[in-house]
Amino acid sequence: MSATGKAVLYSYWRSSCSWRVRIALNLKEIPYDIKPISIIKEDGEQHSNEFRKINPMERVPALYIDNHTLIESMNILQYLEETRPTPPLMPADPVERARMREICEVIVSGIQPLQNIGVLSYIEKERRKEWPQHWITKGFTAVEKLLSSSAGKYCVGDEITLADCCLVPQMYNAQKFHVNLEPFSTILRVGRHLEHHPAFTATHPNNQPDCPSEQAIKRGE
Ligand SMILES: N[C@@H](CCC(=O)N[C@@H](CS)C(=O)NCC(=O)O)C(=O)O
Repeated sequence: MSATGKAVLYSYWRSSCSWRVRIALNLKEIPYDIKPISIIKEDGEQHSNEFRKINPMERVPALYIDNHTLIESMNILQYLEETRPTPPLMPADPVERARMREICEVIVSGIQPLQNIGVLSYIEKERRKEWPQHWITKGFTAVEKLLSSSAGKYCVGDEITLADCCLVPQMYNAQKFHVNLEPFSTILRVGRHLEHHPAFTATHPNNQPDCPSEQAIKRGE
């Protein structure tokens, strides 16, 4: 824990993987401090010797909690669910759980890694717009289809689950890369239900301590 006795989240304001964890921490009302890690530059803080000891994959997020440092956002979400089961962020029914994991996997394994900053820096500059657009559109086509049978108010039924913790940050990334979301009416509907939820607004990139002030100005603050 930090000097304040809280968990510590190593996070970057615009990181969708960090945002997933911020949402769950807020939904479960777990107190935490943010330790910002700037990942935008090729020589970003994720590559420092100090941070490599925290996460040998040199990526955010990492969470220090219960005297342990955990990496990998889905692993962290799972740990929080196992140690702090209230409110539950997984459906009780095994089939609904499986449906929820399908949505998480498509986003976490099938979309985000392909548009991660470290991956984009390895492709030619001219393709850095078209490439993420292609993979996000492909992945969202699958998510839309999955949601057509699983969604209620949220991704799976009418309770917020880990799938929602993954979907909203990925929608943010889709907008960042100017992906046309119009064909994805269910994704948009679920996103509208979640965007004003306090755990999602409090954890929004623009509300993070490391968000540059010009972003806040853009929002009219
Ligand atoms: N599978 C990892 C992915 C983590 C990841 O890709 N983090 C990104 C930000 S969302 C990052 O730190 N990128 C920096 C880099 O690739 O150098 C997780 O879910 O935590």
